[in-house]
Amino acid sequence: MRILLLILPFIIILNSCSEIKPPEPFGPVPTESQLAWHDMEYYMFAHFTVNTFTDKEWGYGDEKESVFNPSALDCRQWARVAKEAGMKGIIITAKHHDGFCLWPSKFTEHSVKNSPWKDGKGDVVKELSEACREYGLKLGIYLSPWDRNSPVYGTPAYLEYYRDQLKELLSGYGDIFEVWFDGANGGDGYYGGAREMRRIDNRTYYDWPVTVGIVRQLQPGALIFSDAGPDIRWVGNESGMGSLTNWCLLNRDQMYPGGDFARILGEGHEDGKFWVPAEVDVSIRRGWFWHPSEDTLVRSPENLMELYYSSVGRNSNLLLNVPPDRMGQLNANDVKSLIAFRELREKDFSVELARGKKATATSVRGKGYSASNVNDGDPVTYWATPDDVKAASITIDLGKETKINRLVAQEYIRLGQRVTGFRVESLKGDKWETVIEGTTIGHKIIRKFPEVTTSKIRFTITGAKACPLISNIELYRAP
Ligand code: FUL
Repeated sequence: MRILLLILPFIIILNSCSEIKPPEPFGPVPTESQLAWHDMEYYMFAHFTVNTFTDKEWGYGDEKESVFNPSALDCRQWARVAKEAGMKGIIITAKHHDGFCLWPSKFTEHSVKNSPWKDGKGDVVKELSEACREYGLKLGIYLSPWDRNSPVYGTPAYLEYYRDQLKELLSGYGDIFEVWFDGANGGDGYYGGAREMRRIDNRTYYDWPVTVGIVRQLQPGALIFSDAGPDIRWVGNESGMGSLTNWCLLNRDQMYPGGDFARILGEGHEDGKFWVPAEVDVSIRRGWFWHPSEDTLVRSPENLMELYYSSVGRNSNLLLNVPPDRMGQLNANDVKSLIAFRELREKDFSVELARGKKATATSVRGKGYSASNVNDGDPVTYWATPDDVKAASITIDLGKETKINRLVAQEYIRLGQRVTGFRVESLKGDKWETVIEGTTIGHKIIRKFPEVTTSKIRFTITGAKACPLISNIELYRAP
């Protein structure tokens, strides 16, 4: 007993020495809301307004309210399809550039309340919010800053109007996960009958910080999208292409919505001061709104699959537009493609080949950070190296010759995005052969490569800004 008492302090000291210090966060890190958003990965955009009935993409703002008259609006159908397609939410164009409001705003006559639909008693945003709740989907809103109907557009009075509308949307429809601020502005419009060109200065006119403050106050959990964030950034194109090098970081203070920043928006800033990940917005058809002539021009499931690889597979979220038609429903061709696209994803990722296989690393931080954390199926555990080790390899022993052609990798982004380069090799005989090389990882990358048959895969971090933290590696053989 006396001996034990004597050595106890040493045991305690020894123990505390062997306690492994967790890695510190490096650079900007995502908020809890951003982390939840990263996990959503794929959700629906629904472009719907007077344009649906006038066959236009950009309404001029002089459309009569009477043109808006869906014959069988069914937001539950949108939600059911979104759910079956594997989407996690729906963002609706509550007001597009034409200024027509899908909800009965108190602040304008240019809305559903003066349309024949439901005798002016309808509210599309309300119906959609209820449908989303029923199907366990999140709701987002698009409120176009450019308003070609408003007589006061271009003056300070418009900002008050815009913010009043935003307040209605943020307080009347439950939780909103994303607020979408579009940077487009073509200048001319109806503007209450003036029918003229109105130029505004994108950098100053909208006075964004005040509007952002309103969102923060009314919906603290909502994320704000625009070309410049603050929370989510546009990817810089509308063709569905995420950038292979894709930092979730952005010096958003140097940018503004509607500016000319396409390349920067794709790649982000490697040394960016803020966490502003990219969202890929793209339409399942040529246009954003429903046009009868495009019913036969819906993207094929295979094409949607390509979009998936170039968006979710490149550390971006996929916001896929599926425009409701004049009935107020998603067209059967779009639905068919969406469901077949889900089936293709299920096929490509049906059997995971790395899970639980023996994983060893050239460097491990210590207990709790072992290589096997990358293929334990647990997103909370991760492989980490000591602070000063910024390049290291993991080898996954598949146990037998295995055919593979897909790789999924994820960083533990809660502590920042770190990896600047990686390489994947397969063992052929006694030689390692490079399968793919890449730059950034972030929340997730999914890479295709020509099928290899191998018993071992080596995943090397060739560079990182701080010790790499890898939470997940998956291997597949897509048919
Ligand atoms: C653009 C708009 O001009 C299009 O009409 C569409 O809403 C797209 C998502 O954003 O800037």
